[in-house]
Amino acid sequence: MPRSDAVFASDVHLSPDHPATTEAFLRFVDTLVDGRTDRFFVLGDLFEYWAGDDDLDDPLAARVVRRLRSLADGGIDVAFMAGNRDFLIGPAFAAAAGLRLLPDPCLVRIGAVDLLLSHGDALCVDDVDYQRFRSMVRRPEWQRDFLDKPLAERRDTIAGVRRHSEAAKRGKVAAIMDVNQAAVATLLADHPEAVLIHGHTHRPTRHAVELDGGRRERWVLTDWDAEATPPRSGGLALRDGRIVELA
Ligand SMILES: [Mn+2]
Repeated sequence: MPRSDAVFASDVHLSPDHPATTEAFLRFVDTLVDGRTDRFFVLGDLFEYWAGDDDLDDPLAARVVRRLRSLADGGIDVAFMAGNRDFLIGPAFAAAAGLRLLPDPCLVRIGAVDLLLSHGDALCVDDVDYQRFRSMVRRPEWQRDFLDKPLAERRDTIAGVRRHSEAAKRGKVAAIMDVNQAAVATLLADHPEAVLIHGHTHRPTRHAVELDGGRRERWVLTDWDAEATPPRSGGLALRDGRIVELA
C-alpha cells in the first residue's frame, strides 16, 4: 500500500461470531504499521457491541486493543469516534489502545484539506425512533446508570436491544435508514470547504453535494464482512490532498 497521510475505516462490527472479519481487520492494521500512514481514524462501530471498558479482558477486545496499540507504538496517531454500537468505549479503552477519542462530528485539518468526520447515525434524522433512542443512550446520566450494572447484565440487555433493532430494521423502508440530505447540507454549511467522511449506512460511495457555496463531497465508508461475496473491507485514505478508496 502506498504511503498515506491518513487512513479511515468504520463499521468493522468485530464480533466473536465473525472470526474471518476479525482476521481481515487485524491484517489491515498490520499493513498500516511500518509507516504506511501517519494517522488512522476509526469512525465508529469498530465492535458489533461494547458493554463497557471493564470488558477489556474479553479475548477479542484484548487482541484488537493490542494490535491498535502497535500502531501507536509505531508512531501512528490513532483516533476513534464512537458509533451507535460501541458508544460506551471510554477512556480506559482509549488508554489501553493508545488512541484519542474524538467527538462526533469532528473537524480535522490535514495538510491543506479540511475533513469533517462523523459516524453518520446522527445524520439519519428520518429514523425518529432511532434518534429518540440515540439521545437517551448518549446522555451521561444514562451511561453512568447503565455502566453501574454488572457486566453480565449489560451484555444481556445489549443482546436484547440488538434483537429488537434487527427486527425493527426489517420493518423500515431503506430511505429512512440513510442520511437525510438536509441534515448533510446543514452540517456542511457549518463547515465551509470541508469534505465529509462518514460510515454507518453501509453504502460506500462518493457523493457530490450541491450547496449555495458550491459543490462539496461526501464520502461514505464501507462496512466489513469477510464472509460476504465479494468480501467487504477497507476504507478511505488521504494521499497528496486527495481521497482514495482502499480495498
Ligand atoms: Mn453505525
